[in-house]
Amino acid sequence: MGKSIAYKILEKHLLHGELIPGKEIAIKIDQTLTQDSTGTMVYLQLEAMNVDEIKTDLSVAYIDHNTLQSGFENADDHAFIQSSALRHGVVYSKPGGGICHQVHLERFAKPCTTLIGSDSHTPTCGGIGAIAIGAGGLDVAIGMAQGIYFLTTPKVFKVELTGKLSSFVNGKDVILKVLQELTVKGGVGYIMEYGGEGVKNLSVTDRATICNMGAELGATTSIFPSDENTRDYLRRHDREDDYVEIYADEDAHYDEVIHINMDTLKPMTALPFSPDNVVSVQDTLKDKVKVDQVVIGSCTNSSYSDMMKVAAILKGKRVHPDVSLAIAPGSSNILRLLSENGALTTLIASGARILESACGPCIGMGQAPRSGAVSLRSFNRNFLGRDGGKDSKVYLVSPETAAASAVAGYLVDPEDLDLKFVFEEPESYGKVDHYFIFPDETHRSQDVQMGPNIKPFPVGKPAQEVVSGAVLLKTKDNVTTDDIVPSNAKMLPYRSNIPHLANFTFKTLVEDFKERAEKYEGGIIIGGDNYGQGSSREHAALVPLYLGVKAVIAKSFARIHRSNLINSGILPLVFKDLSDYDTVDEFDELVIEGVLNTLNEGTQYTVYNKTKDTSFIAELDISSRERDVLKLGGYLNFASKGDFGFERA
Ligand code: MIC
Ligand code: SF4
Repeated sequence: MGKSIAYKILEKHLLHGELIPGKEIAIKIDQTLTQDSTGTMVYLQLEAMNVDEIKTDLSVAYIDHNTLQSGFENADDHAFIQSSALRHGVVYSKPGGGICHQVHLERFAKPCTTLIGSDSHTPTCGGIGAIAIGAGGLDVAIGMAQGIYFLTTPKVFKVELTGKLSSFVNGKDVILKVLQELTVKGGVGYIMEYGGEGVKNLSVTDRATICNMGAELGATTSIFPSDENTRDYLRRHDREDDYVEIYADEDAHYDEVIHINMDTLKPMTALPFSPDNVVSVQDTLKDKVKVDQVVIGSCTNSSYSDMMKVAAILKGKRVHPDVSLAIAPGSSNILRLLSENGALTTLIASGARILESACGPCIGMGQAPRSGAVSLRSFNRNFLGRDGGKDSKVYLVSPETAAASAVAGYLVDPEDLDLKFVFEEPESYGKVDHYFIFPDETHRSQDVQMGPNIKPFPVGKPAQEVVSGAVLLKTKDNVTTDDIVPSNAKMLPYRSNIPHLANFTFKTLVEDFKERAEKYEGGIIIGGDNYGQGSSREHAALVPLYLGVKAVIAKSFARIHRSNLINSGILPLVFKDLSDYDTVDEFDELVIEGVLNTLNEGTQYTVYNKTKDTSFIAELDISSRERDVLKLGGYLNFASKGDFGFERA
């Protein structure tokens, strides 16, 4: 049986274990990336590990999330990251340089390599044929320090593409279609691998858009072949030497397959408040959805070709008087190109608001819509409250749909416009280097700059024989890390201040989680399916740790959050019988005995509900490394011992 692209690359990087789905492996990490909202924690952890020099081929620290400097906090965090990153030999990308995933794709990502990033959309670089995985900050810190990453071997889900997109249909519509079919849980445990004769009709940027939103499927990552289109992309970015071809074998094994015919694909939209709540734009036309705000950008859809399509739609037109249109090109280089070729003039002349190249509104850093507004966004997440607005509703769409709707004033199908557009790709994209600081010897001895807002982070305690406590919260399915630790312009400046962030824990669900945790001196959380989906922020584990949460018992967990809980020393238990979820209520007293024993050699924990005098079984099926991590109270304690349990070549 032949091999998939994913398994070929994993095999080439395998340091430990066997490629058997469900089993833990360790792989060699070639590159890492961090961004600032998770990055402060990463560099604090790197400092705590006393690492002298990083072990990757390349690591980059991007500043793209917390760029609104309404107080000193964000700028202090940037200064801390800059000083720590450069000292360790990490390239620093200044604010304004662009969104980490877009810039990494343009400048550094290479086919057939491995990349981990402290951001859930790191899989974007799967568009160039890399195994690019989003991970918790501590995993990335250890990736830098040791060049190693542990993951559960995923299965491989093939998405067979046929046909060709018509000119106003975007890679975004492909992935929205996949989300419609598979839902936000459909990719859990899989690498999504794209193949079929339609692949050759997709540019690397469309591929990157598709891989980007594989994160919304819950997938470990997504990947495309590296082919002539990849070579062409690299050549135009003056990096043809980085080209390596990789295809799946003809008879490659796949665990699941779906087909998408791009010939018949129409513009799609994800309705509020979930990326899998997808319908075709045509289906919304009868309702004439009036639009108040349109925002184009984010790591999903801010490429040069996206921007040029938007400019073509806006050329000679006026943004509807009732609409605020904001546009954030993905990188400083794209912004430069748009300025040089006049497209920026077109955007400005239409009445658009031009934002700096950063995440911005995608993470609620500005442009919060007015109360009750409808906001169309070319982004990847539309969870309630993420935009910073009150009762506002975000629809996810392609840049083409967004631009056409900004002119019309309501959600329209760009294919209905009488417009011809041919994208002319520049022979050379050129580059902007001056937002980067490349580390050199002079940085090695520089002091680390720590602003007053940067506080020590909590570290777990070694596991105890008995874990007990009150149920502080019982959630429904698909709770996001945005629910656990909300993110917006007011909250993000405190990503390096866990005590302050703790005040906002679970605010989208209950007002008083912190008070509950204080009253009961910590406790246990009960979750539904896919608990902790969304962002990679390990704050969603560190803040509960700080508040004394010892275990989360859920129907199932999202991949990165589960690792973050283990890394923090919190037990992520799963109901053996899902109906037991119904037997537990908030504030019930739960007692789990024999924890250390079971961590040593079992998978089943008996949870006694003291309040109801009932018991149920919760499971934790983990690798021997993860058992040790939990026994020691977290990955930092484990990794400081420097022993991963196997000899490295
Ligand atoms: C997001 O899109 O939710 C973020 C903000 O980029 C997060 C990282 C974070 O919470 O800082 C992510 O996707 O991992
Ligand atoms: Fe930034 Fe949004 Fe992408 Fe997250 S999803 S990395 S906030 S642009």
